[in-house]
Amino acid sequence: MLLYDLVNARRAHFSPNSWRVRMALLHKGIPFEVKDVLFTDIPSLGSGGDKLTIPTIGHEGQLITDSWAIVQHLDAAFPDTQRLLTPASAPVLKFFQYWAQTGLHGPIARLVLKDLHERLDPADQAYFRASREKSYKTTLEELQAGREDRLDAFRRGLQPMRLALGHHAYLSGEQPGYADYLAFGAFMWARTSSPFELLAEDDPVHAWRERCLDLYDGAGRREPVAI
Ligand SMILES: N[C@@H](CCC(=O)N[C@@H](CS)C(=O)NCC(=O)O)C(=O)O
Repeated sequence: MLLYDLVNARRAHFSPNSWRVRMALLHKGIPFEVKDVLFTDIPSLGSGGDKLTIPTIGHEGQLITDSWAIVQHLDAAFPDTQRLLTPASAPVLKFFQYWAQTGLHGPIARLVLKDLHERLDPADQAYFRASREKSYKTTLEELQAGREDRLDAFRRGLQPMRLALGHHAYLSGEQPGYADYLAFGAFMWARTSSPFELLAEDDPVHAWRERCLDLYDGAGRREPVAI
């Protein structure tokens, strides 16, 4: 099992979508190796057929791309491990994945993307700036400017997580599950890319993030943080 994962200049794994899969592999106890890649390496991965994104896994001679497809594959290929998606939970988790994309990734990008760019391997910086400025239709500097004024709104947007965490230690209940990994990936993205603190220390979401950082021998906590 090989996980192709993005690294920055400090060799920190920062891809939010990869963190979902990394936590899924750890949750299932599936041994894996990591192949570090840069954005500019991605086009040369695979045989040039389907366009790959990160995360991609290599398993039994097959390359599988897209975090959702990878987790589906892991559940099917390792039936003796704890399932992450069941027929009953998958639609709700898919909804939560869309919420993580819009409610977490969207605002976090506007809080940390310029910092992320500064911490990339120099070989990736020009590509990253050009592609993100094209998609956001503004400069990275403009995108992140005034972030202090947007922090309260971001924190208010976490209220559904906060309320859910009032009932259980994790979003998935008393044990962590894929909902936690979907959200945790976004926080790992920020943590490895920017020193800007997203959460107040007395926020239950902060306590949840701390619990997630400690999972699986502190896999998240061991990753180099942005300085
Ligand atoms: N839906 C995909 C999204 C994957 C994705 O967009 N990955 C980013 C890195 S986090 C990527 O590979 N980007 C390539 C690029 O920007 O050139 C998933 O969840 O795996």
